[in-house]
Amino acid sequence: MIPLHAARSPQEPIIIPRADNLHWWERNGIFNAGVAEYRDQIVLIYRAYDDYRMSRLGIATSRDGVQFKLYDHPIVDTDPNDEFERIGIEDPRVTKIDDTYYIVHTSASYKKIGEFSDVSKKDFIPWRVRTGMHSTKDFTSFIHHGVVLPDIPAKNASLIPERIDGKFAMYYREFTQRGEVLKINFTKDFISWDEPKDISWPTEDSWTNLKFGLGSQPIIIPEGYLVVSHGVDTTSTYRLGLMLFDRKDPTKLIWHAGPILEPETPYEKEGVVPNVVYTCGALIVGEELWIYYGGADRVIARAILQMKDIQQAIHESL
Ligand code: BMA
Repeated sequence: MIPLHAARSPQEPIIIPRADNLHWWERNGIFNAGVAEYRDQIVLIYRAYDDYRMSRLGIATSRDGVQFKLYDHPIVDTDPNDEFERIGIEDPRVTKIDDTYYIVHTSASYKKIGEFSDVSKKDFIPWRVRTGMHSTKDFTSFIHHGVVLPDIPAKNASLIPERIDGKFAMYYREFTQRGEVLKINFTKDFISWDEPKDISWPTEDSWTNLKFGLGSQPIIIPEGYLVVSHGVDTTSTYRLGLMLFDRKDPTKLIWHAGPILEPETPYEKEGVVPNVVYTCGALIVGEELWIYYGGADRVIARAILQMKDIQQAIHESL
């Protein structure tokens, strides 16, 4: 099989945080962006970090996918009165279905006041994550849906870009007693859900031996749903890979590959969190897969794979 290695293009970040006071809300980091095409623009919805590591969502627009226009204010602020969003909104993944762009994200917060916390445990974590959502039709006004997977400690969530038997389908990774498990579930209205299905852990590769999950939003290609994945090893290095799900049965992971990109450049090795390349969005443009990714939780860069190489690798191994 030909090794798949994404090429950095250009060899530097395409968005870096602005240091002035007006942009206090994203001064510490602009990273992990979901991507969409809207009219003749490429739109990035990114995670912005302030000096206190509160996350908000910002927007950047571009005609060529490299030169981005940034705006002065976040599109989604964090609400300290929302018990699920006290630390903010993280890792937006954008999926277009019909005329609506669904932005599925992590809602990050502290535990409820009074909620039991076993501080004697070594792995005690005083915060919690949920999967939340915003939606928009025009990237100007946004509907806040709040937490859409109630009471499920889950992140890395994204929607499949079409309804399946009339239902929305969402991949996510849940913290369970068995560790973190990749799952899929289906809903008509984001209120009542079917029984979730586990997706079997695909690999014992060393680059994914701590964690493995999405990645980009799922993208329809003739072979199935293509996802740029991420993997974490025991040194906490984040790398990118690829996953392919069966379009007839999206609970089936039918192919995976990687790593396709790993931290090598200074902006991937040093930042807010070192040794991280992490993606929330990718786009097929012509013959190429453009992967927008965060470098060290501080900047946004782009890497490219040729679709023919991906498809050849899939056909060789299926
Ligand atoms: C993951 C997510 C990402 C982040 C990565 C590395 O758990 O929170 O937003 O980029 O960790 O810090």
